[in-house]
Amino acid sequence: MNFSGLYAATLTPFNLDETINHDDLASLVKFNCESGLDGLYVGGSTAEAFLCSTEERIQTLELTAEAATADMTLIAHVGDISTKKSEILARAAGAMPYQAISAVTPFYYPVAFNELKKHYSDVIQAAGKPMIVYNFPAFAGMNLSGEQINELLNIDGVVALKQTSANLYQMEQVTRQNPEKTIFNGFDEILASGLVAGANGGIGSTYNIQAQRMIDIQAAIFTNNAQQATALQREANVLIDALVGTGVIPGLKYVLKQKGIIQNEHCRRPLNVVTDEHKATLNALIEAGVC
Ligand code: NAY
Repeated sequence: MNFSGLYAATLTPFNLDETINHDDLASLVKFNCESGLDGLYVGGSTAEAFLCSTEERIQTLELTAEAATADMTLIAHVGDISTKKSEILARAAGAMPYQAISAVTPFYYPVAFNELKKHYSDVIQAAGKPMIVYNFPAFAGMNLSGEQINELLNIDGVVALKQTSANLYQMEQVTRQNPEKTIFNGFDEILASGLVAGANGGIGSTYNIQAQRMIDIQAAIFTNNAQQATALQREANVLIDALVGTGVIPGLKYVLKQKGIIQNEHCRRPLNVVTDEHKATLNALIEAGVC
């Protein structure tokens, strides 16, 4: 199966008491399924996965798979700092209608590269589904070299990489050296540049509120219209700058609530709600039709 394309990294809506809001979750999944995107990346950092218990993460995977339409490609993020917990999540996702799994490199404890490779092999085996490895040096604290990324891509069962890094030289090298693999751009801020460097898709949080713009950026790059792609990426980044200012996850939930897609904008502590000042910034962008 070819996994290339554009995927929304899904959010987990919470009630004020921090329990998962099932209605909001279903509504957001439905909204994303109608957005023209190719699929959903479920249960990643945008879904506040590392603030949730393993049971809650499995429940989120279940609720999303139930609400999604059959035309969407579903990727379950099962990454954790513990192989054992990742395996539990992978086994659960393996039994659900997900086409692939994905896992961020384990963080906090230093992990040797041979341990990392064993981690990915064990998790792949637990799911029995293709794996998208996730390179995110800024948050995961593991700065993989191009050679190490190539080695990970050669593990049995690994079909793709989610490259959340601003290193576009590395993006070009990895895509050139692994033409048979799908390489996703992971920073929405550089979708156009990532695609020019050779990425064949993107996974992002802000796709939840600007799907059409991301689709248009990809179309502009694929039709050699660099000027149009730059203009669209600039529009996207006005919004992303504002979201980075508010906190991306609280900001996205606030916008989705203002647009009536979800009713509750709460996050898991310690993530906070958006301040009045930041609400005013986001309201102005909504009013101007930016999102
Ligand atoms: C995930 O795991 O949920 C993601 O893949 C989300 C991708 C996002 N990266 C992070 C670290 O949240 O969309 C990006 C990001 O929010 C965006 O580029 C703004 O910085």
